[in-house]
Amino acid sequence: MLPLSLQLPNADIAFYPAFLEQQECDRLLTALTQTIDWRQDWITIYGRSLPQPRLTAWYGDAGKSYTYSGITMIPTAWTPMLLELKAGVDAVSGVVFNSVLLNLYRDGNDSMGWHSDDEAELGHNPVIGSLSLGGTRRFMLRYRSQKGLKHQLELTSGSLLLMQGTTQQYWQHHIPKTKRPVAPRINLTFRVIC
Ligand SMILES: O=C(O)CCC(=O)C(=O)O
Ligand SMILES: [Mn+2]
Repeated sequence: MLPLSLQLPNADIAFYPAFLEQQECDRLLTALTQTIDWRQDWITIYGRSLPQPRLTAWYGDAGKSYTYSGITMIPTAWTPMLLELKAGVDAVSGVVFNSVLLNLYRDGNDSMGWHSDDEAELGHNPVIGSLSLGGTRRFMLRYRSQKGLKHQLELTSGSLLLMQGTTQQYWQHHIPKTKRPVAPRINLTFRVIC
């Protein structure tokens, strides 16, 4: 499977538009929506406590906890379905992932703010394998020290985005809200917690 390689400075990003077949995506979206232990976390912004604009879940090897935005997530044990997806993403990336953050964007009002996946427990130059299922959402990238330098791509159902090398050091990414009607979307970001 040959990826599209994004030509961006100080980044190593590969995009596989058709990593999974559509029929498989529909099956996975339904099953994951129903079986994943989705939670609503709260975040504090300017002293106000607000619900995170999406549902999340953290699965992985025992002991691989993850802390971001002041939230510590203790891993739920892998399910057969998540292990099957992990095997596919491991094979393409050449990485053995040990955890996955799942995000459920219920509609266009759900989103993720600008950030880099650069928490200490991800180690130096982390590899992130990001699989998308369901409604297409826009993925925006901007250069950290020159915010006018931007790139965007549409994360379609069944696509896999691999970010590695110095990508997280130099770039931020986000999923903006949209007023367009959009189907629910699940994103799985496979990670290695050191
Ligand atoms: O939903 C996406 O495609 C992005 C998710 C993401 O950036 C993250 O989980 O860190
Ligand atoms: Mn991220």
